[in-house]
Amino acid sequence: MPNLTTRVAIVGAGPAGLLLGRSLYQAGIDFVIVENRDREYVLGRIRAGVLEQGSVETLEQLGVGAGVQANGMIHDGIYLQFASERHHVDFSDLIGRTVTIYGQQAVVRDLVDAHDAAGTPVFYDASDVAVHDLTGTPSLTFSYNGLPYTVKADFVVGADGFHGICRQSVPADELTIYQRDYPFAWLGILAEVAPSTDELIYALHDDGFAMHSMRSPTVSRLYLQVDPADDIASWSDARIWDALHARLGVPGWSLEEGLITEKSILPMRSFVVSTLHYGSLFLVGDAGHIVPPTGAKGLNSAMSDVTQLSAALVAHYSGDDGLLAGYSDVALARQWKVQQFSQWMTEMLHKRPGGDATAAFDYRSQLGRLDYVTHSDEAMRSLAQQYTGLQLT
Ligand code: RFL
Ligand code: PHB
Repeated sequence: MPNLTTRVAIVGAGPAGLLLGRSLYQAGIDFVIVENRDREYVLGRIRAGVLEQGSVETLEQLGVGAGVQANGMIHDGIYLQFASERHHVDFSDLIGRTVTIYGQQAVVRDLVDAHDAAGTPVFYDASDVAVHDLTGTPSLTFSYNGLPYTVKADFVVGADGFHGICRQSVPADELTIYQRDYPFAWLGILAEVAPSTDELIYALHDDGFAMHSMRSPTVSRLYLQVDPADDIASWSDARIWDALHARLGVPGWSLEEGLITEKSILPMRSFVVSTLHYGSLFLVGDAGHIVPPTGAKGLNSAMSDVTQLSAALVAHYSGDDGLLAGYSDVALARQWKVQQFSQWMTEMLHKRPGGDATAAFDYRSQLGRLDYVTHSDEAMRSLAQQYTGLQLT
């Protein structure tokens, strides 16, 4: 039975796990990454698209910034649309910061390539992954190519996403979960067509939310608010385009259609655990917190956690445990600010279902909020600061 010893055992090869591995590699700290999906699945997953300036800098500092430098699309702002009018929020003018459109899929590919080139140990397609003895001498066990493996480590990092096993290995009485669900979901498509807009459009319409994003000069990414109980089979391509035309349309502008190459319905949830640290276990990214995607924060939060945890591990191996002891508190303080922003954006831009008086009131109040935000420099500056990324602490 193969037995390995390392310093940091990372569970999950999503963006958080791969990035932490890259950062530890650069710092000369031994690690292994264990992932229960195969490599093609990891490379094929289509998710987030917006990188904060700090996230781009992180990729550059870790020597994996060439892709985002060559193909990332720098955006100066976003459009907020309501009452059939489109308003530009210019982050660059307001606060001198920007965001970069570069798909999570591309970030993951760049990181996988970097791990391949360095020959670092990433075990894809592992099964029966389990963590043990988190308050003693931690270890990780799994099967790989039919063989049982044991990895002994100083630390285990749970980078295994919302459905992973690491958070679930913490005793229930050591962890409080804070969460809220929303009465809507996003239907997302990828389409082979040049974006019909220069910057992202977030629209509130009588029929609900819609959004126009992009992945490249020839690929568009679009979203529609749908009922969480909807079946994707009931959304034909024609129905999707009709809804997008209706919700995104403004006079004098038209949406170009193209071949839909991917479509799926994503649930929306806000979720935070009370601690990201238990014994030798640290949680990063979606393993510890989830946001609804309206603020474009999921991937960026994962990257921020990793930056911080990596610095803390480096300090630990230089004899200073202060950062490691403070990791959970500092990361969660930032995360709660990100949570309130994501909730604020979500509640401002989605139409609550139901035709009752409360829903009708809320909708008009949301229109009032959008009118205020798009006509107040102070409000737009606040949005710009949060969208482009709060600085650490
Ligand atoms: P990930 O990306 O979920 O990666 C976790 C990895 O762990 C693996 N894993 C395990 N490995 C070993 N053993 C186990 N027992 C394991 N269990 C799980 C998984 O296979 C996976 O490879 O988490 P990470 O790295 O923390 O990254 C977080 C981001 O992926 C996430 O925040 C965002 O993508 C959220 N999100 C979106 N955010 C946006 O800002 N905009 C979006 O458009 C957007 N779309 C999405 C999303 C999240 C989605 N999920 C999770 C439902 C679309 C989807 C479908
Ligand atoms: C995306 O491009 O997938 C995207 C962009 C902005 C969001 C969410 C998703 O808020």
